[in-house]
Amino acid sequence: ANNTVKTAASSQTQGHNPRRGVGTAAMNRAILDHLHFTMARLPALASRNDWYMALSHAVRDRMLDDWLASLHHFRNKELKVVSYLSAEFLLGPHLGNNLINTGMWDAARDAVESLGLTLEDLLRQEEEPGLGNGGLGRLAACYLDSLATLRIPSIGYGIRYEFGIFDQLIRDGWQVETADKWLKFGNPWEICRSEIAYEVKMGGHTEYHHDADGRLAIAWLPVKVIKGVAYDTPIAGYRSRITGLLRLWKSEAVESFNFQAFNAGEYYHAVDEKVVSESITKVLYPNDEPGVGKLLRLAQQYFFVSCSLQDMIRVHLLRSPRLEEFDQTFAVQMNDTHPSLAVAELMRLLVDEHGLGWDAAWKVTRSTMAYTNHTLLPEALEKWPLQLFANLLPRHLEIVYEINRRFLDEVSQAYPGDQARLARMSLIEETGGKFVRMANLASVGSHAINGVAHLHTELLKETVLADFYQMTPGKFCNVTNGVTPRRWVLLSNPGLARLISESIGEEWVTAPEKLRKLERFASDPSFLSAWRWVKDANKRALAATILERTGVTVDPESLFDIQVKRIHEYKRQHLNLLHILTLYHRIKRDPGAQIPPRTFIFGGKAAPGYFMAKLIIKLINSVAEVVNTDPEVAGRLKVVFFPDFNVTNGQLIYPAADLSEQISTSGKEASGTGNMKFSLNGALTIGTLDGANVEIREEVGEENFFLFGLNATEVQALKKSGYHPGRFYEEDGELREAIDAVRSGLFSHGDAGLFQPLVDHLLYDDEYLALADYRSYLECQERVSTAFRQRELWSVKSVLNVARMGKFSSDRSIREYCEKIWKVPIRPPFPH
Ligand code: Z15
Repeated sequence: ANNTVKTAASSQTQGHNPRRGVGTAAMNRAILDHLHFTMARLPALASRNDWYMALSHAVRDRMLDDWLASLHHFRNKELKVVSYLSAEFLLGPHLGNNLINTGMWDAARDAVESLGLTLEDLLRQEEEPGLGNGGLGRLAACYLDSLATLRIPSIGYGIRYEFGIFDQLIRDGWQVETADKWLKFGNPWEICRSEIAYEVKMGGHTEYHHDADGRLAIAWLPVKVIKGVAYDTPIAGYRSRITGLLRLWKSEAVESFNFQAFNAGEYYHAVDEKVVSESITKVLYPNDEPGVGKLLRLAQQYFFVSCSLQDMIRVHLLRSPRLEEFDQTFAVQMNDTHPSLAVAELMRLLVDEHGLGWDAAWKVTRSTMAYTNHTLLPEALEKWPLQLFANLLPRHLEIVYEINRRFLDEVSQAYPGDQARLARMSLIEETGGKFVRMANLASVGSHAINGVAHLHTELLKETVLADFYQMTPGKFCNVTNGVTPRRWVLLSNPGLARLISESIGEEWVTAPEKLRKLERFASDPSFLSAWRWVKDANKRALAATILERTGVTVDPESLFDIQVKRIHEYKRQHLNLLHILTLYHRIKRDPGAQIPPRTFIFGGKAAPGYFMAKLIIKLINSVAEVVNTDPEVAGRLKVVFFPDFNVTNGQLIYPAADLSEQISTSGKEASGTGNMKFSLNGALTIGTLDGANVEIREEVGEENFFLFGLNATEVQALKKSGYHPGRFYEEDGELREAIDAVRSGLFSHGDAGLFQPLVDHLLYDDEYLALADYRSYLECQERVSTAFRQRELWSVKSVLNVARMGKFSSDRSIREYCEKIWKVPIRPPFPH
């Protein structure tokens, strides 16, 4: 593993130190150098991408000193390294964020302008790495930012998908998916480490024999071996001089050419092998919640987990030969169950490959691993068909059986005779088809299990993981999610950031509790008008982009009412639509109705195989078509579906919101993080008592939050007593009118059948209680409208939202993980 070449320079660990000035002139020079040496272009012939690449390389160069110094920490025995295992990292564009975090923004801007370009143009050139679906992947990205900012040695491990989350086009109101070719023009931020590569076995069978000393030895004879190569991306902390590491694995054929097979006729077969090997990391599965049991997906999970653990063991062995102490080198966090094979793989590596006994291996595995759960939806809990698991991972199945055998022994000792409990807690589901239950594997193999918001953790303990909670309550804890104020305020809302910093100083960026100092400005009229000016400017910018991308003109003076997130029935975009339809009918009934102008903005992708979600997108666009062009509406209502919602678009959208829609059925949204981004940018929330909404409301004050709907207990009770959505339909005239309009074909050019599946779903099932919450939602929206008429008061509430959102910085979340789970010391903030 250590193939360092000894040279006269080997004693130098500080690195070669060429002059890398960060002033404007030095940046100007560096950009031109990269245009010449890296891009091989003459300035006169350079494309915008050439300039973007040249600038990005110049920025990356300037991150390297800190990075190399940071990587050195991995060898320091005194420092535990946090290893964040995640199948998704939804990073968003790097350039702007790196300029902010390193403090090079101004110099880069000036240098670019001295070359006759604008920074804004070059920022727009970057294809964002969309290596995630939604909240879970974006959370991982926020956590990397905080880990680096808090100077915690850390590695994010994941998959270098060649195609990330699909690009969404809207054609005739329908979602159309196209391939995300994010690597098309090159990726200046990653460094391929060809020498950091591991072999990953798959398939085949196991054999047992006694070795020379008479010990039982196990051999896994795979049918296939794939190589994983490390691609490293530096993650700049905010002015911390620490640069974190994101290490993503790309799959390759072990030999790019199988020479044994290279004879006549076998030639194509040899190349085939390569295609299969490389297909492992080809594409991200585009489902945000429930997964389908596809072999390739399991192969992806195993592939990245195995590469990552082999890499960690290599790093550990640089520190100490004793693998019993692995838990002192690494704290491993599993982001949901996607990496939960890590439990079995670490056992396999320790026992089969490094000769530890089972008990020693199990002890260190458990004390290393921790598991974050992100969902209560029972259908979203991952389980793999046993046969599929056995075919790909025969040795791991044996290990899972052995873990299970020992674990169920403990369970039956703790609960003698409780067969039902045993069946529920088993790592193997046996009721109708056999499955491996990944949440059970992750729970048994971890020393800590956490939910992502207070309510979520409580419900986790009562429902999906109740048996585990009862047996080992001490393992459970809550860490409420957070978002990074660097990307989500400083970078995306520079106007607001400037106003805040001018008023209370800059400390809030790393100490967001300081935002409280804004409270006293909430009574200062000139501050309030500056506050509104910023919001209005953001709304105008969004309005311009909406016009450009959708052709719809929206009024920046109107209330911007925004719901952006994955499209899912539990998130209830259709409840939002029912409100719009009702307002529409009120205007039609009474064209003079006093309804303050609103712009309803939706955005979000639907999983390609999720029919109902795609139909909801079609309905949004269909309603938009009718409402936006109805002369009687006279522009008072506008409905927009903003295509291709992603991090880049989010950075434009969150800062422009007046109202944030967080309207999931209570008990269904584990946390939500969009809710935090909106509120941190001065939007008020209309929401249910779900996920982190509960805590946001607690923080900002109930008078600054629009609450509606059933709470989780009431939802459970209503379901238990028998829920009949038809009754709500019968008894509420306006609700009936809204649903009947959809049913009549009014929004589908007379085609009454188009939305029938959606209407039927609502009337006869309505799993997520949209009809039950409709009236409460409508009444709450009236309160919103009334409040928005009093602009001054609205602004006060907006300021107070921002002032009290400090808790939701991902820095706070990461500090809690350090204390409660990783046992990593928190270092004082870096002196500026
Ligand atoms: C995902 O984005 C989330 C949960 C999942 O189980 C999967 Cl597979 C993907 C989301 C939650 O829905 C959301 O409430 C939460 O804020 C986010 O994870 C981060 O914890």
